[in-house]
Amino acid sequence: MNVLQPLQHLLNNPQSTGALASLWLPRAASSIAARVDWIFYYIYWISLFFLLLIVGLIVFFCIRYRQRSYVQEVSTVTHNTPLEIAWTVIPFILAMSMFVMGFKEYMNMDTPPVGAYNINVQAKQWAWTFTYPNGAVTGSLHVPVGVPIKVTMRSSDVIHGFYIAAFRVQRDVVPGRVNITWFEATKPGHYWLACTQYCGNGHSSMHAPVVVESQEKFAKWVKAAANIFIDPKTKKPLPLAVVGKRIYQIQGCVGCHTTKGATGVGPTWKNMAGSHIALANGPTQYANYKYIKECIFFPGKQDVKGFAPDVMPDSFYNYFNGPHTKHRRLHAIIWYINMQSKLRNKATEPPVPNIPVAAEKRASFAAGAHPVVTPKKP
Ligand code: HEC
Ligand SMILES: [Cu+2]
Repeated sequence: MNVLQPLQHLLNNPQSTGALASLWLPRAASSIAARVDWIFYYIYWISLFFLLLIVGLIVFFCIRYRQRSYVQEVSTVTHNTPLEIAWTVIPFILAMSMFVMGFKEYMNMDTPPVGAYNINVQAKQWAWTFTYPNGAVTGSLHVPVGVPIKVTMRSSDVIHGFYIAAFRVQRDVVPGRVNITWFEATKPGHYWLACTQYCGNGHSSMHAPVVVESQEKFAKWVKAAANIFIDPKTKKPLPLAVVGKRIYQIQGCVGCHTTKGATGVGPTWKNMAGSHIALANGPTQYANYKYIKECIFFPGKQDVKGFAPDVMPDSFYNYFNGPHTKHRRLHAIIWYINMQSKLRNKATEPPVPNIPVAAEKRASFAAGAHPVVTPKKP
């Protein structure tokens, strides 16, 4: 195998267009790339100039002033004011010019234009998840060409780095913080997003495809991606339990609940439905449909023995109970929970059969309107 293949691929990605890449930078495909490249090469050529000048002088002086004999006349020059001023002031001006240009561009990258299209980015060992304003959740980043995109980034575990070389955009994703950056893609094509902070074993596989497409194509794509009830490949409705598994992953239940029996941050879902749950306070609860539903809607109400209270987020109410969902998401996740349990029965199953459901047809939902519901405490 050609060891340089990944490098060649990065430089000459056949699917991207634009000016030929240089040795240092892949083809540029965003609105800021030209300015970033300019600053990069400004610093690069100045550094190269001084490297050659200094190394050249070192070599020259070594030869010119080498020790010729053991007895030598030595000049008594101690300093040279014009020379010292020159080598202080010129580098100072050059360094400040780098700082000013770099800082200006840094501030520009830090300030998304008003009305930019927001995409939420979740980084996790070792995958990227992208959430669009209409609720679509995907593992590849799609963006429309010519539209400023604001990325709002969060990490579930350690520091990751959000880096799209072709767009010249890089920002760390830090746990406990919300970091933002923005870019505007200028050329349709396929690019790569890579993690640029060493984040553990799977770091080298933590990359995601970036697809830049026309605004019409993107609008179609994001509408289809928001519909978790439809198989994106065959366009056919999926069985509810399969939809439930997608919800389990994209809503992050997977981060705290295992399905294999191991205890995580929360109780495992293996044989949970239909079992008797010991609560920290109060009588044992039978895990039927109603109990599971209550646990999802109002996680603060039950405190399962052995688990910290108030850990499970109470933000799922709106996702599962909004009027736009008609409880289909709730039915899907509870079907999925049922599928993990040998104890499941009529009392634990949702009141709808586990068969494919028709697409979510609500135009309001597809268009991105996501009505907010205030939870009613029972
Ligand atoms: C940040 C961690 C976390 C996430 C994310 C999370 N849960 Fe939980 N969950 C918990 C904890 C902790 C408990 C135990 C509740 C308690 O003691 O208050 C729990 C309890 C439950 C229970 C009751 C289980 C039992 O054995 O009694 C259900 C059902 C449940 N969660 C469903 C979900 C669903 C559905 C999602 C995703 C949409 C989810 N959880 C996401 C932490 C989490
Ligand atoms: Cu990473």
